[in-house]
Parts: sequence; structure tokens; C-alpha cells
Amino acid sequence: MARKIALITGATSGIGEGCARRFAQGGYNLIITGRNTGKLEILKQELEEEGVQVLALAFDVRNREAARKAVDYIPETWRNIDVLINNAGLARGLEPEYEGDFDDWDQMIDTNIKGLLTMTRLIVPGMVERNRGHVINIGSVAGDAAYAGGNVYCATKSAVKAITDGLRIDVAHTRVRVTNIKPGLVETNFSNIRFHGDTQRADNVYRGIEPLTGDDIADVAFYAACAPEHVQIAEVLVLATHQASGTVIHRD
Ligand code: NDP
Ligand code: 8X3
Repeated sequence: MARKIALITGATSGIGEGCARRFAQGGYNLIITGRNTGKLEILKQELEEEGVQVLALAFDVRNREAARKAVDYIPETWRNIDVLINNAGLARGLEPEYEGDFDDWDQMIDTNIKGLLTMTRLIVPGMVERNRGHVINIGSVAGDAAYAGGNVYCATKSAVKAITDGLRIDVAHTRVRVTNIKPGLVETNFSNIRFHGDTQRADNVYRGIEPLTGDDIADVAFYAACAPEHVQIAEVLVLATHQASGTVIHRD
């Protein structure tokens, strides 16, 4: 049987990179995307050496025209995308809402909400037409309840929940499945980006707890994708064992 195709946004790091490896290992060919062309190329080479076919598309999900061009560039043999993993995203800052940075807000809203919507709008029509496919959005526990300083980031992840639920309703007449995965603390580059490269502050986020890894979330995404076709894993909250909720964390 031909290998299925997964398109993963933000495959250059963390959860997206974990998904790339997990889906490759699980028999998928991959369309990997991100802005970092160097990292995309390294991952592509690594996976190709393992016999996986990989198409690397470098673009910024905030740039709708660039996203459209990249999707238009996908060759015919790659167009029947089975799984779209909308993972590209980030948090910026942890300031109180009344002191937040406008540029940080724009970057989170433009990436986490508008970028995810752009990719959905570009890829899902093909799935609806083929009457098969799976959209896996990476939301967050942060979308369930706001936490101190989380304001706009939490709002973007609440939006991911609403957008995911909305899509599930809109494709309910098809065999397209829609999943929202909501991780808790996952040790990736996420906190370095959030704190603008302050590694000490970033490390402190995972102090005294064994956090999740990108691979843990990739396993959950792959599980959802592998469920029998009549089974739709609608939403999954995945927490580290010592994290009870967005704000309750037991640290040693
Ligand atoms: P990383 O910083 O390790 O990875 C983020 C990925 O997103 C990178 O591959 C980056 O690629 C990509 N990305 C960011 N901005 C853009 C953009 N404008 N255009 C294209 N790609 C972009 O963080 P994580 O792996 O942790 O984050 C992945 C997702 O998981 C995010 O949506 C995040 O909100 C979510 N999440 C993370 C949690 C955590 O604790 N780490 C918990 C819950 C959810 P590049 O730089 O090459 O563009
Ligand atoms: C990432 C998890 O709790 O740092 O979405 O916001 S958290």
C-alpha cells in the first residue's frame, strides 16, 4: 500500500519535529514546513536516509501569500494529503495584559490563529473533495483557562479550540476527522522563544518536574491518526504526571 502523506507545520523543532519523526516511522511520507530552511534541510536529509520521501517547504505561516504559493508548489503526486498537523505556534512574553507588547500580541495572534486558519483553508478543501483526511490542531491546556500573564497566548489557544470544534461541525457530513491536542508543559524551544532567549527563565518553567517531550505529544497525534476511520478523537488533554491543571504543578 502507498505511504500516506502528512503535512506538518513547524516541523523544525519540538512537537512538530517529534511528529515528523513519529509519522515517518509509522509509514508516512512527509511535507515538512517552517521558516528555518537549514533545519528543514537537515531533517529532510535525515528522514530520507531512512527511506521516507520528504518535501520541505519553507515559509512563514503569517504570510498568507507565501503559504498559498507553497501549497500551489506541491507536486501532483503529493497533493492527496491525509493528515494536516497545524502545530506552528508560539508564546511571547508573560506580562500582565495591561503591560503587554503589541508586537508580541500580533505575532501570537497571526501565527497561532491566523496561520492555522490559513493552512486549514488551503488544505481542507482537498480533504472534503476526497471525502477523507484528518486535521490535528495543537491547542494547549492554556486554552482551557487563562493563567497569570498568559492572557493573549491563552486566548489564541482558546481560539484554536473554537476553530477546531467549528471545523469538526463543518465537515461532519464527510469522513474528515478533526482533533484538538492540548498539551501541558512540554520541554521544547517554546519557553526560550516566550522569554526572548532568557534561558535561565526558560529552564525555570520545567524546574522540579519531569515535563512532557515533543515525542510524547507526537505519540498522541499518531494514535489519533491511527484510530479506525469511524473513530474521531475529538480532543485530548495531555499533562505531565505532576501537572494537574494549567496552574497546579507539583515541583520537587
Ligand atoms: P518550538 O519553539 O520548539 O517549535 C515551534 C515551531 O513552530 C517551530 O518549528 C517553528 O519553526 C514554528 N513556527 C513558529 N512560528 C512560525 C511561523 N510564523 N511560521 C512557520 N512556522 C513557525 O515549540 P513547541 O514545539 O513547543 O510548539 C509547537 C506548538 O505546540 C505551538 O503551537 C505551541 O503553542 C504548542 N504547545 C506547546 C507547549 C509547550 O509546553 N511546549 C504546550 C502546549 C502547546 P520555525 O522557527 O522554523 O519557523
Ligand atoms: C503551552 C503550555 O502552560 O506554558 O501551551 O501555556 S503553557
